Amino acid sequence: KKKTVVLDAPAINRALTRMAHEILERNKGADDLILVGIKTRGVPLAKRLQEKIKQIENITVPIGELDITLYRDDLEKVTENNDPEVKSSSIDEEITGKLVVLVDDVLFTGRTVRAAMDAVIDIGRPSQIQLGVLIDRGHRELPIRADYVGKNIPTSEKEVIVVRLNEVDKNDQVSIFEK
Ligand code: 3GP
Ligand code: 5GP
Ligand code: MG
Repeated sequence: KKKTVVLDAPAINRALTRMAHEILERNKGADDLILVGIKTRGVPLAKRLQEKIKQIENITVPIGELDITLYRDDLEKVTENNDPEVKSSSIDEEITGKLVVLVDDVLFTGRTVRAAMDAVIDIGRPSQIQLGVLIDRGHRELPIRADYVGKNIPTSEKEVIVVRLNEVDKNDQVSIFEK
């Protein structure tokens, strides 16, 4: 099993800084913004973006989180019949009329994001939903794309991306593994 590091800690930090600037540029500031992290690693990523937006704009954007169940027991299997399910959500803010930015670590088929959008729309009527991901590894099965991407990593079906974040894994690193 070969491993290649694609982002080290400084590279992850720079990518998130750029994404924070892109969010602010596209939306002309942080008004009406809510960041919603998809568990597990989307949550610390949303918090880091919140911190960067605070540093740039001096506004603390509210944060929410969604827990979407792992639907692939076998991570090596690309196709599954079951769609991801929303286990729980914690979004305290009123989201109607707000701009929701979903945040996840890896975008793959798009099915997790689809479930996340359903969950958000069940709670209220946001003016817009956007998507930010640290890694886009391709292989979409739905018409979904990310608005903010840390890094595009075109993968083969035999490769898997491993995202390690300080808050969860005690170090920051994105690597690509050959299965
Ligand atoms: P996350 O909860 O931080 O997103 O899905 C459980 C974990 O397994 C995920 O962490 C994810 O990083 C990791 N993982 C690695 N490869 C895959 C994959 O192909 N599919 C899914 N669903 N998770 C994967
Ligand atoms: P999708 O629903 O788009 O197929 O997959 C997205 C979710 O599955 C993300 O939350 C992500 O954590 C996880 N995932 C899918 N593929 C990978 C991968 O190669 N590496 C990691 N780390 N997570 C993945
Ligand atoms: Mg994830």
